[in-house]
Amino acid sequence: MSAALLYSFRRCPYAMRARLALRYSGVCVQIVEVSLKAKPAEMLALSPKGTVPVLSVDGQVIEESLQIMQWALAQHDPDNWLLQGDPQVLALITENDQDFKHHLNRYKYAERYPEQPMEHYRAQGEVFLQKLEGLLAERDYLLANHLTLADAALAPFVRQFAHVDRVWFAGTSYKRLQAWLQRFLESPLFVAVMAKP
Ligand SMILES: N[C@@H](CCC(=O)N[C@@H](CS)C(=O)NCC(=O)O)C(=O)O
Repeated sequence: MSAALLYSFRRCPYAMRARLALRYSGVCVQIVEVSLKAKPAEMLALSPKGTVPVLSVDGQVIEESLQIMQWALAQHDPDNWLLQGDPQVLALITENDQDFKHHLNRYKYAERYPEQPMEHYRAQGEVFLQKLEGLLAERDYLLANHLTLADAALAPFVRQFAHVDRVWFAGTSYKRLQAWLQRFLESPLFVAVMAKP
């Protein structure tokens, strides 16, 4: 395999999850931190749609974060993040990337959506938090007793939701979710992928 290059933005949740999977898999990848306001011409030449993350490896360009994660796990998945292709993994990620992300954007940037108060968007996002809290009633991680693709793909978005109003999140009844997020934020894997370039 030739050297892999990941165009990334440190605080982007999609880029975070790509970095998580790449680091976990042990693939040697050079990370290029980009400015979203001045994307490098080399990145746009590879991926004109202009979103991060973009992975360039062996002449192949992968420009969707979930596909980058799946590519990384196909190289090496020592702790069974793929859960043998359990369909619940992709179902949960789809719900995150579609509905939850939609509500998260409106909650985070409520001033741009004045049709409804912020609390309305937050309550819509909470439906997903409640679902995750329910999953965690049975185990320490969303779908198994260890971190999986689902945890790594969702956690950066739950983190964003929690950080819109940390006091509010800490005061909710989602105690298992709070513990899950805290464990994730303190994990050596997350700390490593968030190190400042
Ligand atoms: N579906 C894409 C979404 C990636 C995405 O939207 N990334 C944002 C940053 S968090 C981006 O690059 N936006 C383009 C911009 O802000 O110019 C993926 O999963 O990789």
